[in-house]
Amino acid sequence: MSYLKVLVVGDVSAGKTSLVTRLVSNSFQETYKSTIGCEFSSKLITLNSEVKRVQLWDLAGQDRLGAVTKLYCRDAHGVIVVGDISRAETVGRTTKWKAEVEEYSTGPDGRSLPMVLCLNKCDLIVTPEHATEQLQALVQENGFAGGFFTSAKTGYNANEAFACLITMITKRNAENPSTSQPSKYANITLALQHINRKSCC
Ligand code: G3D
Ligand code: MG
Repeated sequence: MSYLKVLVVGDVSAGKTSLVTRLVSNSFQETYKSTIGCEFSSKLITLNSEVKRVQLWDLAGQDRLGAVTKLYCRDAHGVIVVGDISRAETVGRTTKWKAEVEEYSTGPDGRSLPMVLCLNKCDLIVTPEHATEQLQALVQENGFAGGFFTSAKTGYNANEAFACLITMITKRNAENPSTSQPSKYANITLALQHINRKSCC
């Protein structure tokens, strides 16, 4: 079975671990211990009748990636960049996280990895119109594959953001014949399974 490796980056407390938990087990826990180093979880997806394992690497970082966590970027296929919409500074820093991952990773075709932007905790505020414009501007000006207001708490848009990323990864792989990825992405089944949760240094 082939697998895809997806990194999850963003400021501390933006909701990275919560989003991963939402994606792999469709649940939300009010109290999380902080992530040390990195953790990864797996979920299975069915893509054009082929089962793939997606590893979600939840990279902890205060201001930037640690020396060891940088190594995890190398063979990644895509990235979820998370900001906390209720804390503007974390939204601003999403571009810094994108740039930092780009420094340590490139796709198999030498291009930068597909990344989606999640402005998380949208359950906490009524999304003002200017926030939508800001999201669109961030996406367009920084070359994100897509941008979403998400809530790990309610589940809002979590699967949509994930499907957007997987779609983009698959499309990219189809453009690059050296990979063995399937060329169509229509049937992403998000019926997924929490396989494991492991901690790394
Ligand atoms: P991190 O992994 O990016 O550091 P966590 O962030 O997933 O640990 O989440 C940090 C805090 O934000 C947690 O609260 C968590 O419950 C909360 N949180 C995460 N996602 C959401 C969301 O979508 N909506 C709301 N309202 N809260 C969210 P605590 O209180 O444990 O610090
Ligand atoms: Mg965490």
